[in-house]
Amino acid sequence: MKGKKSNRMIAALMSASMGIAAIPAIAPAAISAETSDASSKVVFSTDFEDGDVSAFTNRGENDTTVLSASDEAAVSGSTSMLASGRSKDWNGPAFRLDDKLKPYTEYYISAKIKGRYYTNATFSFQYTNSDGETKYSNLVQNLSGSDWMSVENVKVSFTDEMTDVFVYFEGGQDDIFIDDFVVTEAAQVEIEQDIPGLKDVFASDFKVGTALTPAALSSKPTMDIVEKHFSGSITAGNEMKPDAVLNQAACQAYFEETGDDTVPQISFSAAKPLLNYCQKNNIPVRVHTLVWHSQTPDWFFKEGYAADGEWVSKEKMLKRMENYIKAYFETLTELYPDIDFYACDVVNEAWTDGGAPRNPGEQGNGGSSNSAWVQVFGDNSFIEPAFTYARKYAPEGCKLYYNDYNEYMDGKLNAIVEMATDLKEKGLIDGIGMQSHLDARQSLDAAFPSVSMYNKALDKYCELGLDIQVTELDATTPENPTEADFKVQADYYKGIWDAIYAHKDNISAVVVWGVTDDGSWRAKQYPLLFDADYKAKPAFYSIVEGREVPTPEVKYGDADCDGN
Ligand code: 9MR
Repeated sequence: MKGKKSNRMIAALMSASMGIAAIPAIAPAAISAETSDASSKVVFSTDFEDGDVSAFTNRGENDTTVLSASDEAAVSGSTSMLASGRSKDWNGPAFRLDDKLKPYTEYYISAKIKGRYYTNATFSFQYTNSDGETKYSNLVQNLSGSDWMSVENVKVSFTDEMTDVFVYFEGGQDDIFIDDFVVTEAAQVEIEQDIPGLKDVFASDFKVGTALTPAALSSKPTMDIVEKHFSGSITAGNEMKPDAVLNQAACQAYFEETGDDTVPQISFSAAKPLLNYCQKNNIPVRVHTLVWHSQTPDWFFKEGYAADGEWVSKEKMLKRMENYIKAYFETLTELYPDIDFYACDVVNEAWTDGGAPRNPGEQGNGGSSNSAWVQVFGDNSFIEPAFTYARKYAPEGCKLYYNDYNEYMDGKLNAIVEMATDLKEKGLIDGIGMQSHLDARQSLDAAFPSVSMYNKALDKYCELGLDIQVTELDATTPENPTEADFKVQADYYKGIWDAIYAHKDNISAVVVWGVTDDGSWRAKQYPLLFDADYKAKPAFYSIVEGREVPTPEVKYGDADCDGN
């Protein structure tokens, strides 16, 4: 028994407050919550009938777009805004948000757009971060057709760290017409406070956390859920991966200046908003990830840091790897001395499901299963030096993990166990990260992996005598799920969570890969514990139902493999 439990039973707590037997039916919600309800209010609206286009600008000094009211085309009335004289794809009308709207507030934007001859537009978002860098993202792509196209209730929000926040229309170089531009402020959503916080329910067992991207920071209800349920641990969804951290121009500049092409230059600017949040709120961070085949640019492995360069030698890559890992940890701890970087995925996804190294090769535009690490090293012999360097440079208290998906498949499981046994003997590894991207499917019989298969994998990793962290948990429903599918998902989550709980003495963290379904990388299959309306799903209740809320005092006993 790790902690003292109080007698407050969660079932009682919940049935008193919301009625367990009557969990509300969860209708499949719009993927990006693209609805505005009756309580939302219009905060800006124009159909350009008064000829006023002054709320819009072009995109700065190199944008040749001229904006005017025009009666050449219109949806409502007889006037629209014409953006003419565009000479680049990215030229176009922009609408500034941060001088008119409030940070940490959700807005929906709707508009109509038409090209002069054919419509082929994109609706995008841009802001400047606290380092003065401008960031861009596409909100709606492929607004393509021969007539007016609609942008409908697209959700936007921003934080108070962002400046010069704009939405804008771009694409092609023809004239663009815009009409019926409306900004609606969404009703403030209060999250459910009468349910237990996940992190509190398991406080004496393991940390409960989630993955976040910076976009989530500007959504108040999302962050309220994070605070209540997941503030035991944060993983950056993408922003601490090699492609986000490595800076090609700076690498090349350093090489040119010094003649040394083994000291990669890095920046944590993409992760900065997330890390600031963790620092401010005292939330421990999982570092994800140092050495991975994916989301790692090919140029990192090439002469001159050039995508079309020759592959570097293994010796040179070892130096790059060491200096990268050194700079990574040194920069992190210098910038964020108060954050507890308590865990790090040193190597990610190095084994195939069959238990072999990946095929050698480039990533190209991403998405390839090939590995440039294998290309340069010839096999998986890059794993040990990665752990050696991580051990050397990681801050005190930062535990080192090997992390993988399909970690319950025999071939991969055996390869991981063999690798980890060797690394453990050398004192280089602390734990296994079980990503746990699971599929509940339409019945418990069809679910993959089965609960017993997952449980066996837990047993095997547990026998290693290393720590285990569940690092990216999600469990999909079929697409267009019914209420019955959400019930299966709940039963499956319960089975998986019970298996985890039975091994709790060897598990130090359980991280769910995202907060609400609409923000998941598998949004179409609703794999998370909260829906797009920020409501706890049956899967949430299945996990907490019947459990006790422990008192804050935590005492750790000896690790034990059979979960007792
Ligand atoms: O959640 C991440 C998603 O936003 C990215 O598009 C994707 C690209 O590879 O990576 C996702 O995170 C992955 C994680 O880093 C490693 N395990 C698999 C996760 C889901 O693809």
